[in-house]
Amino acid sequence: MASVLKRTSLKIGMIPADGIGKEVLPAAQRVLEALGSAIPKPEFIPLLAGWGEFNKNGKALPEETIRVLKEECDSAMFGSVSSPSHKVAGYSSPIVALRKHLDLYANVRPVSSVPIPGQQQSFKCDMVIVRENTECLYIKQETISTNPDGSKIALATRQITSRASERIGKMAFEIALRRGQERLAAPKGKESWWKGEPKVTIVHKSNVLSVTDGLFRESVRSIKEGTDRYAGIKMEEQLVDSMVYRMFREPEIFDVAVAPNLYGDIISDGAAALVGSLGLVPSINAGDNFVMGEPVHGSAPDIEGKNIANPIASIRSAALVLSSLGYVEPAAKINAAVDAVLMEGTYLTPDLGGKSTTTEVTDAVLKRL
Ligand code: GGG
Repeated sequence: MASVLKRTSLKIGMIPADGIGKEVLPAAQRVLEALGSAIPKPEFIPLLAGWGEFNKNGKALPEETIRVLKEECDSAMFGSVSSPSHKVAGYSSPIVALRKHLDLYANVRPVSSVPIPGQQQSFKCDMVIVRENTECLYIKQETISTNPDGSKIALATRQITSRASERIGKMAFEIALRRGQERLAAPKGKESWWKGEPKVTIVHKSNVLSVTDGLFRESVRSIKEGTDRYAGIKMEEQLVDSMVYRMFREPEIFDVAVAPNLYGDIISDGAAALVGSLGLVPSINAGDNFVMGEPVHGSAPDIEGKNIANPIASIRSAALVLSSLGYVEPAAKINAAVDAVLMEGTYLTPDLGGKSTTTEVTDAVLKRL
């Protein structure tokens, strides 16, 4: 978010939506509640959305949910959604719609490796993927028609605008600037292994999509070129395919990566594989006036209701919300407790090779807060 002025109240809209969202959001709530006087007493407002809600009441995103978020909440947490893979009349993804309604134009996804006993990690990864959140193919303008020979043709419009690309570029450079300052200010013993200058990598495919990705690339570049503010930040580019390859070969070379919506979605799931599990990767959907935390993972129907979903992505997403609202120290406290649990390796959910439940991992984090 643009402003990091501390809010004096914390009214958090809680939208678990579908599947394991209903299990991991309560875990994040327990952690926020345990912070005590470090933050204003949070008020949690339960809100409806999702595929389940659509099947029950015919609306994936009820107007009341949008109203309460806009009029009563300072921030929100979203769990996960089980959108079907085929077209369903009247259904539209509630998370995509929420990002639009609240103008949450950036999806910020930090991906960092923590040494976990029993996990093979021969590299270091500490990067932030900044995904444009409002356009690209996600404007969902699709048509299908039939050719004279009876075969079908489906078309999708991909929208890239200079406005959306510039503001996501600005967000990426601001994040790189802040990360650089935080690294310089890190106390002795807690120094980052990243020794270079802050860096923003622009991810695109403008050698093929020279008009749309070309505009994205030019617009992000113009942000650095238009001011001295980012003079200390290196800017480089990667074609999206090469980005995937290099991320898997040498993830330690990336600091902040900025990408159009679809590439950003794909590379962040790939990056999650590097750090052990999608269940570890948090995100925030951020606009200039509102922030919504959201674990990067989906609704995982195969493990729904078993109390074995990894709550860490959700807990770290709550920490990201707090630090966006100006509560940087309580957020750091949450992340330190999570790191301690992971490094100890006693309480791990099955996605990390452990046998612990969602509740046990949450309890372990609470103990170390
Ligand atoms: N928390 C991320 C999540 O729920 N992912 C699933 C997802 O986004 N599905 C597609 C959609 O409904 O938009």
